[in-house]
Amino acid sequence: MAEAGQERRRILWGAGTPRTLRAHWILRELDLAYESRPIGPRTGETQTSEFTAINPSQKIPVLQDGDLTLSESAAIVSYVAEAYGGERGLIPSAPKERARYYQWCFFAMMELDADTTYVIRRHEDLKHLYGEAPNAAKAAREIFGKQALVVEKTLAAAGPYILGERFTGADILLTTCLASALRRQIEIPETLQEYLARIAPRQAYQRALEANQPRK
Ligand SMILES: N[C@@H](CCC(=O)N[C@@H](CS)C(=O)NCC(=O)O)C(=O)O
Repeated sequence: MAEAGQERRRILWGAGTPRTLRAHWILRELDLAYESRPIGPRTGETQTSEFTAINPSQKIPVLQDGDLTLSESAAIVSYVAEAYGGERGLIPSAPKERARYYQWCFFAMMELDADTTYVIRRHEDLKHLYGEAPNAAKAAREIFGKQALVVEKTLAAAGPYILGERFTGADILLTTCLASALRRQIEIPETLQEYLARIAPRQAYQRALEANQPRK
């Protein structure tokens, strides 16, 4: 646990993407104060020397928490949940439950984000930058559909959240992936639409959506 009551400077870099939303969301879930630097992708703001010194991969989100500088949205969600979550159980502590938590985090990041939704984004919406690749995008849609069925089965067997009774950081990752899929017109099963509808009213999610608005 982080030192109780000790003020530390917390800065979150990035806004405007599902990946940055994850970081805003976990901070809001725990009502943690932070300064937002809402830099956006493909604006040149991730390429400045100031930001490159913070994250050499020139990507958002990045969380600075005191002397810790952390990139990777899933790592940020898990770190904040562990460091500041106390009894909230946003990340399980028992080894087997923790392992299951990581399973779903990695599943979301690989199967539903990098390997599928982001392939579609790259080669459809951003084809002017990354090239058109209809076969790759079509295959990514099919893979997403197949993997979504795994999530559906798990939720049907033991919901309402991906680890069962308790909402965790893995639900933050999963929700943002499924919501991005819907925006790309990827069909998702009804059980998953119900899951999204269940999570949507969370105050922290709504506040994070506001905080994640790109700078005008
Ligand atoms: N695996 C990383 C991916 C981060 C990532 O690719 N971020 C994109 C925006 S969604 C970015 O910063 N791109 C740099 C740019 O376009 O300037 C994560 O989940 O945090």
